[in-house]
Amino acid sequence: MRMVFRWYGEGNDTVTLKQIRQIPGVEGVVWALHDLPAGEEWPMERILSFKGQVEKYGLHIEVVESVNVHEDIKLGRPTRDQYIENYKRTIENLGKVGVKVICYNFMPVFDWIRTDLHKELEDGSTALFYEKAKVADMDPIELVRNIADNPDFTMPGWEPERLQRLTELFAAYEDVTEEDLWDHLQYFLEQVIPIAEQNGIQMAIHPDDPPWSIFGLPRIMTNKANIGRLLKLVDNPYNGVTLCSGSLGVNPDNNVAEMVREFADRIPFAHIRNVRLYENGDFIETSHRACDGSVDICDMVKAYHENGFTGYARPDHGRHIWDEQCRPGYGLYDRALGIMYLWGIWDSLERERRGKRYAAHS
Ligand code: CS2
Ligand code: MN
Repeated sequence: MRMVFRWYGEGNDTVTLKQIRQIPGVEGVVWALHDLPAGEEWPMERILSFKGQVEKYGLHIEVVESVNVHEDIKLGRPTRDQYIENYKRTIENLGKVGVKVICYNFMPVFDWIRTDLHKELEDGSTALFYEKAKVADMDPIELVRNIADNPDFTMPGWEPERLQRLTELFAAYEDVTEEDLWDHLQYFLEQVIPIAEQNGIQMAIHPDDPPWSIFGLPRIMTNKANIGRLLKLVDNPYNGVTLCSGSLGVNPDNNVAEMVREFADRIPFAHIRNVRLYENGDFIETSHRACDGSVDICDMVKAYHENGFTGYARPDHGRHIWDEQCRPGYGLYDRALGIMYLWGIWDSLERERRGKRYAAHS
């Protein structure tokens, strides 16, 4: 398991590279050029300048999250070809600087959705919360307006410049079924995976968060069967998954440890976090500790360990603790605690494995 930490870049993150390098076992940052709109080629000079900045701290840039997929590709519009070409050029540029994994998602319009970014937990910390009924009842345009009025409440995919296009986007998706979305994903992967392979980069799709349809939009990266289908769309080791336990884990039918056991050789990147589910379908993000939430983090890490996992892992979101002012879900403290919990499990499993091996030799 190679531990990495998401970093949004200088001036765009409250966490510093100096802090990141002091978290035990963290070897690299998970990054992106966040100011570039989806669909543009990432310029080489920007990539090189980011690399130089990070490497000064002894960290690497082998994992990118995300190279976002232009909406025209997801919609299957004729204009998609030019955006796919740009995507391929970006892969080549990233290959040149030693990037090994590109995480991306294929969610129409929005990335992750929550209804409250600062919901208080029993201990006074706050975390990202999803109220099912609120999303079900709400007109997305209305929800987005509320969010746009609140500068603290910007979710990925909800940035002001995109909001203006929202009505138009919803109309465009009206006739797009899940099967259409599968076709569009296949079209994209058939072109992109060979380029990724040539450049030694594994593409790793992120599951939908939450893993069900919202606001009537199709969502397909939702469960084990669909991940299996994705892997077969282009059956190549460079077509992989970012297995996100927090995204998949909010559906009680999803057993993430089981998915690790099934798809281990196609998971170049693990997102690890816990969530607590309520009977009414609401959920809140919690500490990584297994007993604090509904996902069996211990069993899941065991599943990675059993399979000799050598891919990258990062703590996904964390709570906001100790009065930290940070990007929702992306503070330093709780994610660092999460890492230490993961290492605790991992190191004891390693010791047990080695101990057994030594015993066998004696
Ligand atoms: C991430 C996702 O912040 C997060 O929750 O896990 O937003 C993720 O970065 C994207 O979906 C990947 O494309
Ligand atoms: Mn994730």
